[in-house]
Amino acid sequence: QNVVLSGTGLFTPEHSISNQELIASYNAYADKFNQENAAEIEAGTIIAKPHSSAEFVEKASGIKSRYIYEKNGVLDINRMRPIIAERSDDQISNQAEMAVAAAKEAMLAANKTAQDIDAVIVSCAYVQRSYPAIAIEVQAELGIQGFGFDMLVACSAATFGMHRAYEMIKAETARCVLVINPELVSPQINYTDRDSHFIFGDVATAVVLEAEETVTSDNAYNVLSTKAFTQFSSNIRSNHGYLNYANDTDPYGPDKLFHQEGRKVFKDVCPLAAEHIREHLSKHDLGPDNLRRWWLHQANINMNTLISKRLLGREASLEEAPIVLDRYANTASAGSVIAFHLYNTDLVSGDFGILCSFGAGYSIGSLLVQKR
Ligand code: CO8
Repeated sequence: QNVVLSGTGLFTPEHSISNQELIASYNAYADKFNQENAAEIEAGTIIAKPHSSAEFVEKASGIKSRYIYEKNGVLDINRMRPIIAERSDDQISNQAEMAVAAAKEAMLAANKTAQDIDAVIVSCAYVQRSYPAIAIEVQAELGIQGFGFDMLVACSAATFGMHRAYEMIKAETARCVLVINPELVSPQINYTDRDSHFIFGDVATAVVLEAEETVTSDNAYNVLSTKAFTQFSSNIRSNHGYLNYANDTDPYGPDKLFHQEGRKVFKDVCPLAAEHIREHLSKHDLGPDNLRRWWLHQANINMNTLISKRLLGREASLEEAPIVLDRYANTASAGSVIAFHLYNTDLVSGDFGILCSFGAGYSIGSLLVQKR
């Protein structure tokens, strides 16, 4: 049973925050913090907060701006986190709402109605509640029969979700699967931390994968194979979780939010990702030069440059390895899917491309695809 990626969708929040806005707010926060803690800073018991800089952020990451689900509260130096009102049990959840918007676009692109879909996978870095699954809520909203479940694989949630869909179609447990990535990450960002306040943005992506014989979309890709790799590391970590209630620790402490050893991550993950891609291609007797496009994870522009350099012996052009993180920032697992969604229609029949995610876990996931 051949598996085909036949449609994608993207939900982009209406609000955005530029580096300039974000950094002005952080610097005002840092000044206030330093003023309020002047005596302790003087005594050496508290470390002063240094200023952030837009030049550093753009050079170190490639990020210029990010979309945000709810801007209200983020830039308020007395709050430093979004204000998102709690919804009642009979209202649609925030993540389901984002997911439905992206899913509708993907279904339209794949020429699918709710009746055609057998399963819904919601796969992302966080889910806003433990149960019932966001995927089952999405299923109900869209009127889809069959089954749905949630998956968490941090940065590789989207690719690993597509892997599960691929296997389900291969095993004929489903003929058509919707994989959705509602990455509502802004509530997990420590906007008071200079090293990470600029990294992330909110978005939702969706992909339709289906058995070859049902495909009607004229812009579709055969999925030739998938490859996954994980290796435990605490260099990117969030300790937020259901045990917080029983731990008697600060449930909002900085370790409960996203934190990382950025340099170590960079050094560990780039060679792992490059080797992963090389091995995946070699299974098909292909090399990096055979790829028309690389839809890479969007965490840091310098990581993508280094990975393509290791493989090609030169930097990939923006046409070969498109970058979306200048506008979208790091959107957890959705980055490579955004890149695919925005930059795939120009490929011609027979062209090869790779989707590849890499990050927290560590986790690396790839799909080798060929334009039909
Ligand atoms: N402004 C000015 N200066 C700064 C800033 C800032 N904002 N931040 C750091 N600096 C300074 C540092 O203090 C340091 O100064 P010194 O040399 O005097 O100590 C200097 O700049 C260099 O600092 P770093 O070593 O930290 O800077 P790098 O050049 O390594 O760049 C990066 C930092 C951009 C974070 C880089 O290390 C990086 O991107 N690494 C890879 C990170 C990565 O891929 N992370 C994966 C993220 S996880 C993921 O993708 C999904 C997780 C789940 C989602 C979570 C959502 C919330």
